[in-house]
Amino acid sequence: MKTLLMVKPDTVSNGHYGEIISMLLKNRFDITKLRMRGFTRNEAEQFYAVHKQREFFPALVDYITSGPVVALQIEGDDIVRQIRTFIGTTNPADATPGTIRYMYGTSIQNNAVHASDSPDSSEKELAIVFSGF
Ligand code: 3AN
Repeated sequence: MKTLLMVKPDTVSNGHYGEIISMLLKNRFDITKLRMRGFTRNEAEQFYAVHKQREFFPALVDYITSGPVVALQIEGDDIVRQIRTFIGTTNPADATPGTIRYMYGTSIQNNAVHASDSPDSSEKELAIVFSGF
């Protein structure tokens, strides 16, 4: 099974993506693809299509297109759930100490990383992020 973990633009520009990749390696996660790239608005709208009707959608698209992201494909048994546990809750204020969002997230929007929430969304998201790679 595969999943996408993606470091968001502000956490790429402040350099914390290196520590996040180190944490993944120390925890023996199997990284099988790695790419730094920007999103076009069209790609961002596709990527976050499930949130299209939410009031925060335009801000979310602005945010995710504000600079390059670092995308990692990670493989393993039950990997979607394992990575979701590893990153912590959507709102960093509620995240368990030691999780990525607890350490590097600063708000519910600027929560350091994205991770796919199901095998279906991981397939769709990996196809968008690694297209042409
Ligand atoms: P997760 O990233 O934990 O799967 P989702 O899918 O509910 O959470 O949200 C996707 C992204 O939308 C979040 N990572 C965050 O950046 C943004 N977001 C979610 N809820 C809010 C909110 N209430 N206000 C602003 N941004 C939000």
